[in-house]
Amino acid sequence: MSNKSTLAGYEIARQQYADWNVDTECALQQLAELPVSLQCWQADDVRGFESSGAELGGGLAVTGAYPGRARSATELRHDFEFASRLIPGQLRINLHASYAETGQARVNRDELTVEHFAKWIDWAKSHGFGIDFNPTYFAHPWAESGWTLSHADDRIRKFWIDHGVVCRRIAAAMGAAIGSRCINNIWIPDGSKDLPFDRLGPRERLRESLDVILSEQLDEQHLGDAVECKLFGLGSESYVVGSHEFYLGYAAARKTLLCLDSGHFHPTEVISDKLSAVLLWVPELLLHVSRGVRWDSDHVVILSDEVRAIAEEAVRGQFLSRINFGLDFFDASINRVAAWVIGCRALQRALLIALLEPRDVLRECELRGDNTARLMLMEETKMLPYAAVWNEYCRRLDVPVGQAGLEEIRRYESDVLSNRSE
Ligand code: RNT
Ligand code: ZN
Repeated sequence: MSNKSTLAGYEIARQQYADWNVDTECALQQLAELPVSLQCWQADDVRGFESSGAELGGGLAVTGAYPGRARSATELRHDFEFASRLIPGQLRINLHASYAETGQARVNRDELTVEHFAKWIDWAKSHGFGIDFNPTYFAHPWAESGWTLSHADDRIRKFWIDHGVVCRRIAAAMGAAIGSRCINNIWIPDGSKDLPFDRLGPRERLRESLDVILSEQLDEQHLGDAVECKLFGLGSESYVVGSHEFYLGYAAARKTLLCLDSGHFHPTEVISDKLSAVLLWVPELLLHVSRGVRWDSDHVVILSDEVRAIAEEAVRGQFLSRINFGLDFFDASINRVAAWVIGCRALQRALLIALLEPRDVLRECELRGDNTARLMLMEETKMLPYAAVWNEYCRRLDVPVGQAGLEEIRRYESDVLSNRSE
């Protein structure tokens, strides 16, 4: 698309929105201030760079064998930089502890320090990326049983508690080094394939483990603590220790962030409806925007009704300063870098559409009890020319507009990705 037609399209769109009392410039400014945290694990199928030889496990499964997986941190960083040139706006990289760079040394997970992330920090700083973090409670010999922080064995539980402790320190140090708060998100796979006898014991142990991990006072300016719930996983179909009720209670009581992953609920249950409910009780949310297809399949995010609804709820509730947007999917069946770009741009588009919504008009109809007008105008607003505003946003931020991105991805694939053999 030429600059000229992008600009001409935007000019018309700007006027049409003005007729609805919507200021497109204001929406674009707000969108530019919303960072998205991209999951590092999309580029390498959640393998990380340890060499423990352990299976991924934890109910996580990556499907597909598209060539070009990042085999080292250097390659992953290169892929991320490329993706960032196709995505408008601010980016953060969401790292897992298993992406530590320990050189030749074998460093176990309870011994990790911020030094092992020095390269990530320098790189993020030089590119203006924020960093978020996650302790890794899977892909490790001691996680093979599927139990970690709620393990009945004191020694194993202690090991995973220590991992949680060092990860919080690393996250706080990364946040301080970058000058942007790092969110450390705890997700554990603990649960049981078949009916457990005791549902309470593991939850008591998890509560205690989390309390120990979170007991160290670290600077809130540099570190945010989040806990992520899940309904079920592969191998934990009958019972998940860290369920939604468990973590909602925990986050409300302990004032941590709650992480809602859109793939972690019953397929007919949506997280968009939860935002306004849980934000009355917890200070902040972390979102893992994902796309479950029939189950927590971690498909690439698209501009679906639910992603749009999540963005609408965030904007309508004036929650943008209390919601941290991140993506969580892993698809190895298509170009992995394209997956990042497609997913991130989809979320950003949903946010833009929500920011462009004629809120005042719709709210007034509802307050007047005029449900006819509400429905009719909601339908009319679905046809507003947001695509032209998006294109202009991309043009201004110097990233490809429309199909142009695909050409760049193809070039990167032939120049870089296709040279990577397993
Ligand atoms: C797993 C959780 C978790 C992971 C990442 C790799 O079901 O969604 O967030 O996807 O930590
Ligand atoms: Zn998640």
